[in-house]
Amino acid sequence: MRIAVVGATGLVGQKILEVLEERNFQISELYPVASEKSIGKEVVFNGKKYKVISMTDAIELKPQIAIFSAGGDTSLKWAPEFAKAGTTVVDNSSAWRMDKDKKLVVPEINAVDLTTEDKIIANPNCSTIQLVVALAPLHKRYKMERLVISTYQSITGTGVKAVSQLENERNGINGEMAYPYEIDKNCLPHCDVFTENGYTKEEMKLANETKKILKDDSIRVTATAVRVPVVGGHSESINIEFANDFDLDEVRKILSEAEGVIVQDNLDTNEYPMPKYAHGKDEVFVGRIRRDFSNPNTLNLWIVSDNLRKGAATNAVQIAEYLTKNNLV
Ligand code: 11C
Repeated sequence: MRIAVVGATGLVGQKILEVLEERNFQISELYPVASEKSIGKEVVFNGKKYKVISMTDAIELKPQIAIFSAGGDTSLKWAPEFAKAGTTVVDNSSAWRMDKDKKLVVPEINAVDLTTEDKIIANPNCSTIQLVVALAPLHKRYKMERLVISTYQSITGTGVKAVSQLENERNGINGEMAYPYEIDKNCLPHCDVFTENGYTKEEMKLANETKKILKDDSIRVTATAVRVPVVGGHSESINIEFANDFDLDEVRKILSEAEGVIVQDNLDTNEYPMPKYAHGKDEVFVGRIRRDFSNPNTLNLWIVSDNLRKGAATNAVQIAEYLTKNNLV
């Protein structure tokens, strides 16, 4: 495969290269692409140095797949240009996710919907991916009616600038701020920008993307997304009201058999998922599985995953793997 990685010098772009290397993705040519200011810089892949090239040069090289992680505006402008040249784009930004003509893919759930016609494929938001990987099999069995979501999101979701802000604060250095407030020893109920309805974009992504991936607009979803001074992954507290009652042992069995899910739930040994231990892993970890006694047919879960891996790079690479294995590119 000839693969382009667009946004190759960013946090997620670097993670995409790492994941492609680890998973031994069969690459004949690699084209790292980035903005004008990074052209000529070098990235390392499989021990070899590659020079970053421009968008136009990459399009001319006609890669079969381009994995984009360069922000929504770049994607809106350039993904169609790659697609026109015959490249299949897997896009990590929010640009195409809610476009009714584009598929929003989490391979464990809906990669089977992909065809050769899909030239721009959207990778969901990190907090949505880990949520639906765990919830899809439960929805299938008991039918979810309402979700109340509270997230505790890693600063790596904001990018390099946020990582520097936290490091600077911890080292007593006055530097550039990614957030409107200090993040160390703090929590900001503010992920992405505020929208007119009083929710943040991140909160609306959780609601809208979940319904699209699960193909069920009837699920009622409300979310509060919070940024915490953590680097390993996003954590989510989820309250799920089902149409049908459930058996807790069966819930545990469904989750432990779900693809990509690891159950960590032993109160006797204080075993529950934590971002410190999800860091660097590809799975979605689920614990604190318990009935909500305040409401019928309602379950509480705690879900943790590395937002840069399954929440971004790994999911995108898994889509690329699916396309390759099924001769869709
Ligand atoms: C965060 N979820 O942690 C975001 C990062 O829509 O792809 C990714 C933003 C997006 O803030």
